[in-house]
Amino acid sequence: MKQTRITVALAGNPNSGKTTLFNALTGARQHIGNYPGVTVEKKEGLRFYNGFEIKFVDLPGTYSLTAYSIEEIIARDVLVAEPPDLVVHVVDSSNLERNLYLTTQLMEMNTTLVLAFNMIDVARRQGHDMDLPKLSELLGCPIVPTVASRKKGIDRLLDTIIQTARHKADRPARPPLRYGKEIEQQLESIMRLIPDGHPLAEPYGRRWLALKLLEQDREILDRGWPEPMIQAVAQSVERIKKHVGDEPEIVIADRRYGVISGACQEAFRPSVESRHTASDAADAVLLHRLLGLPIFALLMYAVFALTFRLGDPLMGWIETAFEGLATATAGLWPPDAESPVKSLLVDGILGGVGGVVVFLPNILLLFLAIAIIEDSGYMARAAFLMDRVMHKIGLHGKSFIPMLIGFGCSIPAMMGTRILEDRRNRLTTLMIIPLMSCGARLPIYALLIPAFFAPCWHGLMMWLIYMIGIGLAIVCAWLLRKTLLRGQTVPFVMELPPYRVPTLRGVLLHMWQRGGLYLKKAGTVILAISIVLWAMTSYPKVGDEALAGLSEEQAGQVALRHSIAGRVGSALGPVLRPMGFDERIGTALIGALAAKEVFVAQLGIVYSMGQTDEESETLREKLRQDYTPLQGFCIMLFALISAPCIATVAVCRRESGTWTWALFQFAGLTALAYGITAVVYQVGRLLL
Ligand code: BGO
Repeated sequence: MKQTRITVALAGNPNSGKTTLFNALTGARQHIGNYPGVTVEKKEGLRFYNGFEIKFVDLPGTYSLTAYSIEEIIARDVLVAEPPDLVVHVVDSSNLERNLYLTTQLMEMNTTLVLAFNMIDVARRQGHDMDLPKLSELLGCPIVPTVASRKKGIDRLLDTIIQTARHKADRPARPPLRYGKEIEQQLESIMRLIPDGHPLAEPYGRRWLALKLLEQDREILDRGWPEPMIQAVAQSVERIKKHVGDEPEIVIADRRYGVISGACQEAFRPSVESRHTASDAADAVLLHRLLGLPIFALLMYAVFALTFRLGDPLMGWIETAFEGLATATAGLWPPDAESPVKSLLVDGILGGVGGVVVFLPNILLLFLAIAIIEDSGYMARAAFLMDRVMHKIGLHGKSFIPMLIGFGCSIPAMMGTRILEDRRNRLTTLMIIPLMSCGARLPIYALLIPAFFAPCWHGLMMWLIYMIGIGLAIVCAWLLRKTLLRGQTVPFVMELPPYRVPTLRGVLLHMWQRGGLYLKKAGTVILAISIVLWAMTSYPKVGDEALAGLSEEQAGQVALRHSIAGRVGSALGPVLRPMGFDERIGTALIGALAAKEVFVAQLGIVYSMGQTDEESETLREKLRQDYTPLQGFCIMLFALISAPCIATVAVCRRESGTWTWALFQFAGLTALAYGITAVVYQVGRLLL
């Protein structure tokens, strides 16, 4: 019977135009979901063409098919578990050699391939001269030129897909890529050791399995091989290292590039000008060995300064709006009325949620700046610049991007770790992000530093706190990479995309998507926590007779001590004492657990100040009377290091995929904060 259904997987590097081509091929017939258990998008679409029903599965965009990223593992698992009839590899023809790397890996998996040479318009404009029939012959698969953004070449691609799928069985077997004598010998010996009928040999093929074992592919190595096999692979790896002087992985990658380079030598002539494009000129300055990092530091400073300078007036408006809303809500009751509903609405919900929504302008501005940096192509350069520094602590250059976002807020920063390909790298970055002092801790420093230190020390103290956070993050990352998350540092295989002028629509969309998530995730969690905190500080109530004759301030203190929060604070007192904290600080810290900025508000409640503004001199005066500068410093230290807010724990759980890491982070940071603060306090007491 004639086959009328064809399944096609679309593979390609990020930025190759794969999404645009997928849309051009499938139009509105698309289904978007997630790959099971991960946050990677799964897109499928249907196209009816010349009596054929063609199902397109859009694989995640990847540069290769190693096991460095979840996207790469998914892409190759799909190719193995649900083998498509053929794979269309979308190639950015203006960046041929880099893109063809993935082609070599698709060949290794023995897939039936069609190459869509997309962006052929750009390649031609740049003056590249390509002999496509020759290249097609050399690579052993059909090549169709396309301009996905203008829907050019789509019908020819569909015709080629149908032709190739129909004649798949007649296709002569493609000779495997050869990796040189040394590697081939070791491949042979590993292949011989793979037992007949091994469950992996069937779907993957022996040669591919042996290749991955030799490349030390973690995902394949961890599949429960018998010990002698692991030892044999280790010996082969050592032999190659001894003979060739490099890791097999590097030798194999070199060979793949060798194949590409050989094919390109014969069928591709890049234009002379292309070696000196505007992008290169910009890179000569922005990636300069000496100037690169200072330019980057200056740019980041400008982003932070602008974010806060432009954001502050907007914050003021939101604050005023919430105050107005609170006054209007309170006005629904007679002025002296004691109503739990009024208190819940005004102090609990509007106070709590308002405290978080107020940061929205800063967050949106920061995201706007990040979207512009990302869409223009500079973000990849920043990662490239930082790679050398980050490698020293076992991290990837790209880890620096989420860490940077962490100074604004840990939630988007944690979501930003999705750009990291290696899971160990991603988890390490996820774990240390809370040590980047986020914006929510600022009110605590802004309250305490002027309370305990002379004006000439203010800047230095702030700097010291931020530096302690960064220093601890570096130490923790290094330790994690040496212990729980041990593994090779991933080589930098990221392409530097061409610079582009970002579109207004694109950056606004990026900003809004991330800002909306912040509002939705943090907002809902904070709303719930605000209500709980309000209840904890308001109940159980004290009888009127117990408050008779007391001033308003004294009555507030008694009511608070009687409340759940007050009691928990008192119970925590002895535990907190080694750090120099008393039960009042303990009570305020319960709030900080929900969201760091709540600490200031809680401290205000503890002192019954009626107002909780960090500018409040009266509150600072009270603090100065009750605590020493050492205690003030210890509170900041604890706030800096201790477990992130509850919303961050939830996001960490989602991004790491398990509660184990979220709870490890929570417990680990709390313990670290406790240990360091207690040592600093005790040593400080002896010295001062
Ligand atoms: C922007 N030719 C040309 N010239 N451009 C193409 C072609 C083509 O054949 N195909 C796609 N593009 P994605 P991935 C953009 O987003 O499909 C363009 O990652 C911009 N963005 O329109 O997203 C396409 O799915 C700012 O362009 O790639 C898109 O593989 C200014 O290539 C880009 C101008 O396509 C990537 C364009 C901020």
